[in-house]
Amino acid sequence: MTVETKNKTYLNFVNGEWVASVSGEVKTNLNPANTDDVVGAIQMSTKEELNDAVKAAKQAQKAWRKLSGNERGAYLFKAADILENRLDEIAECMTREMGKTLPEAKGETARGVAILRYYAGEGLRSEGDVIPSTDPSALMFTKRAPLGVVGVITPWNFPVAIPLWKMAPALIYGNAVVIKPAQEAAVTCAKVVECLEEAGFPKGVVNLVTGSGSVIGQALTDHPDVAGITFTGSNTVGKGIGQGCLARGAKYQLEMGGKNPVIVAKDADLNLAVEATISGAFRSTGQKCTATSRVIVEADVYEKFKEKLLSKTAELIIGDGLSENVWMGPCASENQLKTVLHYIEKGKEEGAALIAGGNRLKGEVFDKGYFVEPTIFENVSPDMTIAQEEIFGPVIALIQVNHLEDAIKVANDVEFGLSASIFTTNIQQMLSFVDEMEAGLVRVNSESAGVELQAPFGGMKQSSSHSREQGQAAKEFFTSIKTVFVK
Ligand code: TAP
Repeated sequence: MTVETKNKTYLNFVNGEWVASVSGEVKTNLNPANTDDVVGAIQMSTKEELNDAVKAAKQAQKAWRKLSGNERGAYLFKAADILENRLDEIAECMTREMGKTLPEAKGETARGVAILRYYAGEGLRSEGDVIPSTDPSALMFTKRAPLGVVGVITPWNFPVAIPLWKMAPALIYGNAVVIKPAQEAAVTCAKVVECLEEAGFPKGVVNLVTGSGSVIGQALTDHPDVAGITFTGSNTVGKGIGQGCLARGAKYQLEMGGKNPVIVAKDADLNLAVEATISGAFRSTGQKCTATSRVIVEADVYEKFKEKLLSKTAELIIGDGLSENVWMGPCASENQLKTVLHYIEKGKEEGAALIAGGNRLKGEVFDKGYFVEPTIFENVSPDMTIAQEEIFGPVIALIQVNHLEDAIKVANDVEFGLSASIFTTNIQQMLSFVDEMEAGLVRVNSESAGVELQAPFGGMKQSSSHSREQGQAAKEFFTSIKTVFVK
């Protein structure tokens, strides 16, 4: 661990060393629940450090790929143990840096540990198939080759899980990585890299360069020695990365936004639907790509569902995520708060009816942070901005429909297709939903948010580059298939 850690200034990790940027510039990250609390500072790096990192990764990958999967897996198992030992500290840092509640941050860090162990085990699993050749005296089979250097560009909303669900598979399949985490949560990510350092990965196999997306993210995307970019973030940035990679023939994987619906059928268990809607929409202050943002309810149960939803929402305790009873923390940044308030205004202007929340929270503990009330609109028509665009905040658009067919039509009538859920007790309706819903993750009688690390994850339509992450699907991105013919 670095001395600078104690001084709350984090350095870049390049070729096995913690180094300051030549820019001499740092960015200070403040706690969004209390901006008097300084979480740490990160390097605002230049292309020079990024080039050094890619050079180190390129060199290191040559020997890394030669290790057996079992040998590479041992590093990941060790990193998992180290992260597990530091779980409380890293989770607390996450809560202070981006605001989610401590139990959520602990859950995410524990998931990081599980991701490392899952991919560590991958080192001993099959990497190809034997395929019968038409030539009876030949052996034909497939094997996997690593890409080389992989660039990892991540958002701030899951600063442990997303970097790990990208880096762990990249590493186990023999790639070296350069990660550029979102500035807003780069201190937490630097701590994850410290765990990898302590696990003893050979120098240059894992590199961290912090700084702005438009400088470091762009340079990583454009670097001729970076064979692939795995990105999670907004659609605008993702599409730019995709174009950059396409132009120079690099592989890319983009996981982007969502506008995730929950459908409540007239035969649903309404208590379950309300609990899951609240959890899906308001946990992490709505800042999950799979968060519920549209709730489409059959007319017969609309009023009853609405009353239950309002009454449960009124009970939510908002505040600093480190406090024990708090259920929902602040927005992750001032910018994020402004975006949410902008969409709330837009909803009002376009004629939706605000029936809960809608304001920045003020007074006492709230004045030093970026708190917004959990917000619910009704009389939302499917073409309104708040029913079409990703808000990434605790805002629900309630939409009433007459029949389930209308519900699915409305649910599909957006450009995104990440996750969707339905509440119903009718098996035929469940199956129609599963069949017709245009989303990469469809869930029945369960909230829209929720991802399991061993299953493929990704979106349809504008939510993704149509690739999948996690589980066995990760192998498709982080390796190339070689077909081998031996006679
Ligand atoms: P973005 O603003 O897109 O940022 C994501 C990352 O890209 C950050 O590290 C950012 O750097 C970097 N970046 C910015 N400009 C870049 C450029 N020109 N070239 C290369 N990299 C660049 O997203 P965000 O606000 O952090 O995250 C929220 C978004 O992520 C939402 O849309 C959400 O839906 C999406 N998200 C999707 C998923 C999945 S799995 N689909 C999961 C979580 C989040 P800096 O910010 O440091 O400048």
